[in-house]
Amino acid sequence: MPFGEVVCGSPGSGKSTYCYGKHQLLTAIGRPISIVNLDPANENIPYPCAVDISSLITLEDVMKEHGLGPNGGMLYCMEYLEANYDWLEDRLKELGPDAYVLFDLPGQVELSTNHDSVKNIVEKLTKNGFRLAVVHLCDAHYVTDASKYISVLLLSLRTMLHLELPHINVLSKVDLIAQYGDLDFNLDFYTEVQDLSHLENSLSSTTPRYTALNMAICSLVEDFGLVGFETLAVEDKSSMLHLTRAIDRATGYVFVPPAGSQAPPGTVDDTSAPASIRPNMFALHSTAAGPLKGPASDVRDVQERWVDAKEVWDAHEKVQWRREAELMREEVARASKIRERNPPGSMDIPS
Ligand SMILES: Nc1nc2c(ncn2[C@@H]2O[C@H](COP(=O)(O)OP(=O)(O)O)[C@@H](O)[C@H]2O)c(=O)[nH]1
Ligand SMILES: [Mg+2]
Repeated sequence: MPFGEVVCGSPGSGKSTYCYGKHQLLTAIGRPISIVNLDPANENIPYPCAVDISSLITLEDVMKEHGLGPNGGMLYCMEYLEANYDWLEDRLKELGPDAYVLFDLPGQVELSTNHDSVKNIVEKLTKNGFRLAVVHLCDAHYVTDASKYISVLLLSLRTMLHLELPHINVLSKVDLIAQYGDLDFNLDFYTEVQDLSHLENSLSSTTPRYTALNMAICSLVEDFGLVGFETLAVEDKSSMLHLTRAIDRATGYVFVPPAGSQAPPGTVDDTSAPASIRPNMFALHSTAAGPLKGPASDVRDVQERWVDAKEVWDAHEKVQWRREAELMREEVARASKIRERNPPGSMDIPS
């Protein structure tokens, strides 16, 4: 059964960068990944693209042919993709039954809040057996302003209600958050979305006329308890791994490690049967049922890394990288010395 992520969020929230980062991470740990670019305006695609909407339709052609602007053109492209769903289905079938697919969506917010095409495409994918989660990226700098934070809460809630899939909201680019000044509260206040009444003070100073309405919105969001956030700094391995665990848990994805890897004996079925019918009790219990453990899994660690002690951690990481580079250089020098001493052929046993 194919699994995947529908990656959405406003323009510039980091969708394509995230897809690229995830491609690098999963490839490094031997997990399958294919990326489908569904953004016809994506010009410089950083990642290797398994399927690209621009081989079906391009925004430029649509704008020229139908005299549309970029926004209207984008909606047309999505409606065209919906009408030609068979094209997408055929390309996805070529990726095989064990594919893990990232769908990189365009940034137009209405596509994931009130326009029907993406919703209908997602529904068809689900009917075809895809197990999907929405990964909704929101630029973390919005939490530095109370009223912008409320907009992000509403946008996230609206996207959850519209797309009706398991849903992970993410505060992206959290590594830049310290640049936007001091936060009124610790990061966990913004990620856990509890006790929003504390926003009243800052709301009454920035938008005094609408404080009561803003507070009513806050209590609505809080009462339903649907919205929460993970955090992401795409270049930080622990951050990416933590988000990956959270998404796996939402979709129910269980990574079956390749045969010979370090799992307790008898827990991995390494026959050649497809992964979807090979149970892997070790991975199932450690990922799906267990608590989310590991570096960056506690938002207080994220706060320390990127807000409270960013400079100290940056300096520490630099030292670590330098040390790793030195070790690598030493290893390369050692290997080349061994080769010099034993040139190819010198160790051959004469027949
Ligand atoms: N510092 C930092 N920059 C990021 C991160 N993610 C994305 N960016 C930058 O944000 C900009 C927009 O990213 P992009 O992936 O094109 O956004 P998209 O429009 O949502 O696809 C690019 O300049 C990225 O390099 C992150 O985690 N940290
Ligand atoms: Mg993009």
